[in-house]
Amino acid sequence: MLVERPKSAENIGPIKIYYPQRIIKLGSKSPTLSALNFPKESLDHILKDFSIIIPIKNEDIRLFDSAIRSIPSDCHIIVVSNSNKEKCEKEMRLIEDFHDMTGDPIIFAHQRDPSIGSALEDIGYTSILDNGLVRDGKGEGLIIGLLITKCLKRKYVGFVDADNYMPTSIYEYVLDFAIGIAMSQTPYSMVRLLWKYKPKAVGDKLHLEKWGRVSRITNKYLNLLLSSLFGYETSIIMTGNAGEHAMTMELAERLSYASGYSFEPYQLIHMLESADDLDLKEDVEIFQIETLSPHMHENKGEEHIKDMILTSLSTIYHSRLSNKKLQEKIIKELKEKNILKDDKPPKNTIISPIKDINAKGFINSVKRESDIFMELR
Ligand SMILES: Nc1nc2c(ncn2[C@@H]2O[C@H](COP(=O)(O)OP(=O)(O)O)[C@@H](O)[C@H]2O)c(=O)[nH]1
Ligand SMILES: [Mg+2]
Repeated sequence: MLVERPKSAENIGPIKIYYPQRIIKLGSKSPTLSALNFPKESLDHILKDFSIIIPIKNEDIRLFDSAIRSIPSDCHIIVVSNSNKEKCEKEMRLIEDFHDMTGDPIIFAHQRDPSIGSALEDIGYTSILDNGLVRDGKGEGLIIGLLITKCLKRKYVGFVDADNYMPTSIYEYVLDFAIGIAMSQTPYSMVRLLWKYKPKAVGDKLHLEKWGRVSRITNKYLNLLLSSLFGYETSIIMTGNAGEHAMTMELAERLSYASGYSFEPYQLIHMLESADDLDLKEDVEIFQIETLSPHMHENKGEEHIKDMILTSLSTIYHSRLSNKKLQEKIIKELKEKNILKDDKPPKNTIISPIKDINAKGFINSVKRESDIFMELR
């Protein structure tokens, strides 16, 4: 694969954020003046250390089926569901068939499984719980996936959504994750994907849009925040809501997380705010990679978009790096879009790092108690 060489980056304390780099070509022979070359074989040793987490809540089972089949075989797949009983049963059957057909290792967990809730309660990891169960929310599901990855002792973790209408593009996404890891010079790296296009139906045509309605706004305010810190204008952040992203576990274990859909924007805010408290021995590198494949996923409707904008901007509004002028702009934006009910956005719930958790003990306890948890090797 050919990927544009890193052009430039911004340094904020120990955090280095690179400007986006395009995937130039999937198959390739040699590097060029403008591009680095990563043949698939050169990425295989990284893929062997990857777990890929797929969060799923009541998605079309056919899309999910194709999604799990599009993940490179070396990766360990972890599905974390929050689906209703009927869909959950379908997902479990499909995973068994997938394992029978491919032999690929796969784990299935349901985030509302009472055995998961009680195992977390027992070890005192309660910031993710509500009444003894893991809360609803995508971020909460991803953290269960992180705990499973920690138990598997995989070095890298990647996240891909289940509602992808072009599921084979997931194969590219995972290779893009591996390229980011291969470029990295530090144990603490993150790779966030940026779409070449997000096709939208306009009348009877597909329109190749570049930005989603939420990411356009989240990126704008993240860049305003950075601009105020730097004292010059920047538009470096193009992946504020990147659901498809990856990290080294060395980094992932140290981070605190925000619940629900604020998981991704909060990662950036949290690293900028708290880099000095993360016990880092080297700098953090954040790569933004523009995929070659377009991205097309389920349309979840107006309320979903509004909720995502609110929770994303809330992470910026409540950041201690924010200032009054920026907060006023956020309020104005939310009011204009009819999203704000109170006088300010509600604070996101923050979930503690998983670094000191005995993940093996946690999973063993879930395996003993649960009749839903599945580990197929
Ligand atoms: N485990 C889990 N997955 C969720 C939850 N909410 C959404 N998801 C999944 O997370 C992925 C992204 O969610 P989606 O609603 O498509 O949001 P968007 O793509 O960011 O607009 C999809 O695969 C969803 O099925 C949840 O509460 N728990
Ligand atoms: Mg989606």
